[in-house]
Amino acid sequence: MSELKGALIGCGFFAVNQMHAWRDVVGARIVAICDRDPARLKAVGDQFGMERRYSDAAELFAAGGFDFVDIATTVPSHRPLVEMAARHKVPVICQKPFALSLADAKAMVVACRDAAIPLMVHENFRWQTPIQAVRRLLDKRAIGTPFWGRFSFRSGYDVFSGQPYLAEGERFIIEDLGIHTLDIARFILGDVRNLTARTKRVNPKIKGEDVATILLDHESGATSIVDVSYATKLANETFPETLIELDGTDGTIRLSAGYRLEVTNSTGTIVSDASPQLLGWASRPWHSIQESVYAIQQHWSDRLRDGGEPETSGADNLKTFALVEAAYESAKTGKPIDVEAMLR
Ligand code: NAD
Ligand code: 89V
Repeated sequence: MSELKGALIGCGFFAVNQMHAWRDVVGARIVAICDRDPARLKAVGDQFGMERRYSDAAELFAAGGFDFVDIATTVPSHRPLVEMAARHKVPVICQKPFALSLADAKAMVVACRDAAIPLMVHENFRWQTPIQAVRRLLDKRAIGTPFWGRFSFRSGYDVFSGQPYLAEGERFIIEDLGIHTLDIARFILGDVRNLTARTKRVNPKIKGEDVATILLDHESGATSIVDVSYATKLANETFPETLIELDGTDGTIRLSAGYRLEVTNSTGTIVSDASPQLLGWASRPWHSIQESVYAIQQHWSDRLRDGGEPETSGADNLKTFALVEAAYESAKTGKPIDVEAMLR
């Protein structure tokens, strides 16, 4: 099969990482870009030498000449753009958060299923090197059956300078960052039956919550805690690391600051370095995220070529998105939420 051609919509802050990563992906490349902001269209078009530039997604689709579309816009445009891709029968990658609501996300999955096109959510955190290393240890049964976990992201990093819109929404940390942490919890301990959440806003300059603590009951019987904060001022800032603690029937795993991975079982304790690579175009501390962008895009190229289902397909991501909705509902009502019922 010849190289797949892609079009990217949304040339903002994060799309620059996606454009760099597409250059490294084997089997696919970007041939056209689109942004309604002329300054962003020019900046990214010039940086990556793109000739085909569009200010309107409808014009991009009408012109055609590509095998898939990568939607890198912010959430309000996700549903209309995914449905546009479905109408043109163009396979589609959509950035997280998938949608504004679970109802929208379900409708987007149905639109792509009815059009018989693949749909993947760009849920990249599970593709990070340290997270994959933890998954491999569990697959090797290094700690037996895990019965407890903690997935923790606590930081004082200023995300608002790069992404000012994050300060403006009624929802912040669960929708933007916790969504990744909840997806990691599912990736490591499996799907979730029910959940209880508490949230806080500590930073008075933003609208949404910047602290959340979520208790998850997994279908496997394991219990976990997802705790996320952008109001945590540490001596050693760990942005954007997700720290993991897992207790199993035969041992424990600890992924701690600096990508230190420790496994303890009956054979003793092994400590290894699970650091991500610093790709040529990447920069610290974002390199872990940047490497995972390359990994998920390579996965998409491979699945599109072999016809397999992408791991973070739209259908799969409904189960992560439901956790986000359930967490907000639980924080509002103070009650536990039946996640399985939301997905029926
Ligand atoms: P941004 O505002 O910097 O960029 C979005 C761009 O999309 C803007 O240039 C805007 O003009 C353009 N756009 C919006 N609607 C459009 C439309 N209908 N047609 C054409 N162009 C349109 O936002 P960002 O920070 O780059 O975030 C984009 C997405 O990436 C968000 O959903 C965000 O959550 C996600 N993100 C993911 C990660 C990650 O690690 N997975 C990190 C940062 C951001
Ligand atoms: O992944 C994200 O969506 C980013 C960040 C890691 C900064 O929260 O917004």
